[in-house]
Amino acid sequence: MKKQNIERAYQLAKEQYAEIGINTDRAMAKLAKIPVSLHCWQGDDVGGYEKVGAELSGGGIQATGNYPGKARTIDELRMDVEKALSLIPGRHRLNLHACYIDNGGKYIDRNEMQPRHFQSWIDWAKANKLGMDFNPTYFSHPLAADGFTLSHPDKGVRNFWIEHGIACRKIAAAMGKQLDNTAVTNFWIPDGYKDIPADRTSPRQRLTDSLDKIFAEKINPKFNLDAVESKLFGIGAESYTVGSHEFYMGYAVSRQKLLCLDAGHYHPTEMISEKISSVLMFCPELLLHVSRPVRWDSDHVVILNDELFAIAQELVRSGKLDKVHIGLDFFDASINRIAAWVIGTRNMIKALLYALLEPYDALKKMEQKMEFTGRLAWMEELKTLPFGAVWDYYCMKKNVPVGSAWFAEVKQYEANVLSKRS
Ligand code: RNT
Ligand code: ZN
Repeated sequence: MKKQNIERAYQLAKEQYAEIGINTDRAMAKLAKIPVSLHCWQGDDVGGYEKVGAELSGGGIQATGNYPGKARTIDELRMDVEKALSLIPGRHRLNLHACYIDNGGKYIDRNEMQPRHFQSWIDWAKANKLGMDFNPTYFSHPLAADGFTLSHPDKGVRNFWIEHGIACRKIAAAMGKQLDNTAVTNFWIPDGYKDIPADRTSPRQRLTDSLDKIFAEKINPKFNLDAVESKLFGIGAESYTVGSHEFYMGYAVSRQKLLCLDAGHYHPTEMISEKISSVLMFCPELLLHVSRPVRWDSDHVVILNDELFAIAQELVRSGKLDKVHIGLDFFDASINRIAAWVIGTRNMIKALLYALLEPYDALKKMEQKMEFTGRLAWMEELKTLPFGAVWDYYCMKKNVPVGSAWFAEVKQYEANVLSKRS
């Protein structure tokens, strides 16, 4: 697209939005301040670089596909993330899982991980001006092989995983402190039964106790915040999930932790966009795992669909963007992995821009006056305003490719770099 045309289209769009009381420049300035946390695990299909035990997955986490070029080493992963970030407007974050440890070739077990094993990641993040978030890894390990971790009936197994949780909070705090940028540590465990349980209570009592032990130490919230993520089911754990929505909603509210809402972790007709306002009433802050479930928790690449618009609208309308941490959680191994990051992240940002261009106060006023016809009429008309022209201009101003131009860069990178990986 010609620069001149992007500018002309933007000027017209700006006037059109001004007619309904929206300042597009102000919307773009707000947008630039919203970070999205890019999940490292899209780059290598949730493998990690521990080497030992890395082949065990478990917990219903499953990347499918065998598109060539996945990152085989930490250096390759960093290179790929840098490439993706160069095609995404704005400043963002990296969300790292503990199994992406830089152990220098010597296996370090999960309960023995220390901040120094993540120093190279922190240095890299600093050099790239990225914030970081963190996740203990409660899967792909012999002690998670029977499907139970923090709620395991065996005290020794539980203790091992409690130690991992404690270690991870310290690592995240080091990230937050060194980067001068709060890290969010998200706890997700796969624990659950394949078939109908007799005792639904004991595993939940054990999980509560384990979490309380992990969170016993106070950590400066400037450095680290803790989040807990619920789930409905996993492969091999279809009948009962210890950390269900009710469990973690109750846990997060009673302990004043962040709740993590993953878009794929509910019944197919339940939408997380509908849950955000309730959670924000009772939890201090919120973490999102923006994902796209197709028939199940399939973690497809996020597209610009109704639910993504709805999620972004809820965040913007709530007026609590500073209390919401936006993370992505998808992994598709059947397409170019860098394109997957770029498509999903650009879509998240586009949806936020759309929400920032909405005359929310006017809609709210109509609603308060019970003018539902007007509300519907307006919501529909807003959909065809020239939001794409603002998005293109935003990309240009942020020095990233406009429109589909990013794709040519990904193809070039594929030819030059990815295709050489075996
Ligand atoms: C699994 C959860 C969890 C993971 C990541 C890798 O169902 O969504 O968030 O996807 O921790
Ligand atoms: Zn998730």
